[in-house]
Amino acid sequence: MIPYRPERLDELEQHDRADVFYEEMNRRRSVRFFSDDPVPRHLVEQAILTASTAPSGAHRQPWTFVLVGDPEIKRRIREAAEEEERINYEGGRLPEHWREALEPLGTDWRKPFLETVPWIVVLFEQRYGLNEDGEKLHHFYVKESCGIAAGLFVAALHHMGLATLTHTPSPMKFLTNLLGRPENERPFCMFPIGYPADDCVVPDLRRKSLDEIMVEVGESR
Ligand code: IYR
Repeated sequence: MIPYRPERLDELEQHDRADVFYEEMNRRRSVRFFSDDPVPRHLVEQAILTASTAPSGAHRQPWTFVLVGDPEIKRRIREAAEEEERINYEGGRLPEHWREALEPLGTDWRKPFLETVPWIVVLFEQRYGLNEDGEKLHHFYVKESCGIAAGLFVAALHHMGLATLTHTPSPMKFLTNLLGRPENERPFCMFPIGYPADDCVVPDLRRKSLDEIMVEVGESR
């Protein structure tokens, strides 16, 4: 154990930071229309490092971030993703209640943004780890850990003025082969990264109010 003594902020400063951070995060939107403007690799690397500060089960850090900037690989990802999504949307694999839920988002099988963006990051969850002797190492709360890392990744990108989409072309298994990942890894989420297109539009969504998402139980002091 080592000492941990983070600075204690005064309360005014805390309120200010709470408001400023919420307002910044509340401006984030998932983007499906990207420009092809280049994004420095270092920015994406810093976002990956930020994501990796996530807490994880027994600190096993059960994640691999696969970075793709190669146009040919992006093309293959798009092709494979569209093949799956075409079955979803046009081959009747999407159940009716999904179709209805997606209607307001205006999504379809076409995923051109997978080729437009300068970078794609695919987050793989590690079902188990491997020690130096190649023996299996148990990983704990893998989904929870990767979910938190994904959240921090999205926040980091937004904070540096970049846009992304938490994209899960379904099923995502094709990414394992296409990206040459080992048997202990499964695709968790894919993040096309770039700047919104000049004519980018997003659905006119409302976020739930605090009343709708929070309940207090018992009596607070
Ligand atoms: N994976 C499909 C469908 C899709 C599903 C949900 I849930 C979304 O929030 C958005 C899309 C696609 O990418 O189009």
